[in-house]
Amino acid sequence: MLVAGREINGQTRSDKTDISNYLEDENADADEHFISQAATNNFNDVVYWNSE
Ligand SMILES: [Ca+2]
Ligand SMILES: [Ca+2]
Repeated sequence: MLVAGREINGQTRSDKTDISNYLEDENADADEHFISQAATNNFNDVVYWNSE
C-alpha cells in the first residue's frame, strides 16, 4: 500500500487524475516497482508491504 503524504514540490490535488500529484519518482510510474526512503522535501511517500 502506498500513502501519498501531503502535497510537495508544486503538486496540486485539484487534478486528481495525475498520479504525479500524489506519488514521487519510481512510485508514480504505474508499474510494479516501488521505492521506500526517508522523507525529504522531494519525497514523502510511505510504502507498506505485507511479506506473507
Ligand atoms: Ca508523495
Ligand atoms: Ca515504479
